[in-house]
This record gives sequence, structure tokens and C-alpha cells, in this order.
Amino acid sequence: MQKIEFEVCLTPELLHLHNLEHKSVVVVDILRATSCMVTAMAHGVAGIVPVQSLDECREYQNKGYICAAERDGKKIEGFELDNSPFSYMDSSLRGKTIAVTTTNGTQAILKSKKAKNIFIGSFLNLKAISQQLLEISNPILVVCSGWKGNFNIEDTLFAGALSYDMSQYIDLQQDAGIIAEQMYKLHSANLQTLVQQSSHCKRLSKLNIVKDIEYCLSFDRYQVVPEYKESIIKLSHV
Ligand code: 3SL
Repeated sequence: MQKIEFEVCLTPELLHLHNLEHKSVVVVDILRATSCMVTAMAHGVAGIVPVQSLDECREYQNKGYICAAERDGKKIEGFELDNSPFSYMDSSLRGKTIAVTTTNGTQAILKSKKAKNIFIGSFLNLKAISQQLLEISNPILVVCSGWKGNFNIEDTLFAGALSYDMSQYIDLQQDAGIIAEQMYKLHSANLQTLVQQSSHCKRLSKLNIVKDIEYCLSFDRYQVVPEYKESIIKLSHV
């Protein structure tokens, strides 16, 4: 069996170095955008429209959509939802389509538009994502959302966890992918200790958002594979 190429883009600022066209991209923003999206889809949200700006989000709101808007970890006044995964467990959101804008996660999704497939990854659905990637068998690129153009620990750990999970089937040649996997292997017994040192974890702790962190670091709660296609995220059916 031919092994699948597996690469990692450590920040969206480095995306121009990758040719996305024939690739399956997995966009990840562990804290917290993609963890929220996975939670939302697992709790029956029908669709999520990621948008770049607060103005665009307002336009969706004016059209009657429920909207979520976050900047620097904080909910923007005037929008219905914040960026906590627990907010998406609400049964009143079942069957609804939500428009979302966040500091990094939604931007990384929009920047990955040229890819063949775009999946939304998190620890919460890691196994489901890995199975989907194997089934499709396109070359894989994990796009880490990072923080305002910078590398971050938590998204890199996810990239490493995914490559480790798929190690039998992938060809891991690229330095970013190798270092992500090594970092994950070193810290897999206690991801939280490392993530607690991360800049975003400190930022969220100052905002008193500690329970989200533990939840976002938990593995395989859901079997869902959200896919971004034609400007909307929906559950993928291969
Ligand atoms: O940057 C993002 O996309 C957000 O996930 C950041 S936060 O977790 O809401 O602070």
C-alpha cells in the first residue's frame, strides 16, 4: 500500500508555501474555534458559515442567522453566541445554521479554500478525522490556526497526535510534521501540563475560561467529521 503524504503548516502565514489543490486539509484551532464547531455539529447544528469580519457577521445576523463573534477570546457585544464549546450544546441550536467569526480559526478555514477537501479537526473528533483521511487517501495538510500569525502549542500538539494516530499509513518527511509528532509523543501522557504554559491558555485563564481548556483537550468524544464546502461547514458524508 502506498503511504499518504502528511505535512503540517504551523501557522496560516506559511500557507503560501503549500500547494493545496490536490490535498485534504484539516484546519485546527484547539482553543477554541474548531473545538466549538465540532461540538456544535455533534449537538445537531445543521451548518456553520465561517466569515472573516464582524461586519459580514452582522450582515448574516440581519438576514436572521444566529451569530457567534469572538475577538481576543471575548464575545463581541450584540451577537448571540460566544466561543465556548459549552454554548453549542444548547438544544435550541439544533437544525439551525450559525454564522461565526473568530480571531484565528475562521480565518484559517477561509485561507484554506483552495484545498480539495477541508475538514474541521480537534481532539474531540481526532479518530473520526483520521478514518476519513484514510478513506479519501489524498495527501494531507494540517493547517494550524495559531494566534495572529504565530505558531502555537495546542494546534501543533493536535497535528502531532493525528500523525501519530495515522503513523502506519503516512509518509512523514517534512520537518514541521516530524517536530509536531515528536512534541506530541513527549507530552501525550499529560497534554494539559504543556498546554497550560501556552500563551493562549494564559489569555483564557485571565478571562476565567478554564473549563473550556480541559474539555478541548479531551479525545474522541464525537464521531463527526465537519467539512467546509461551498462556503458552509456541514457533516461530511463520504
Ligand atoms: O482565535 C480563535 O479562532 C478563537 O478560537 C480564539 S478563543 O479561543 O475564542 O479565544
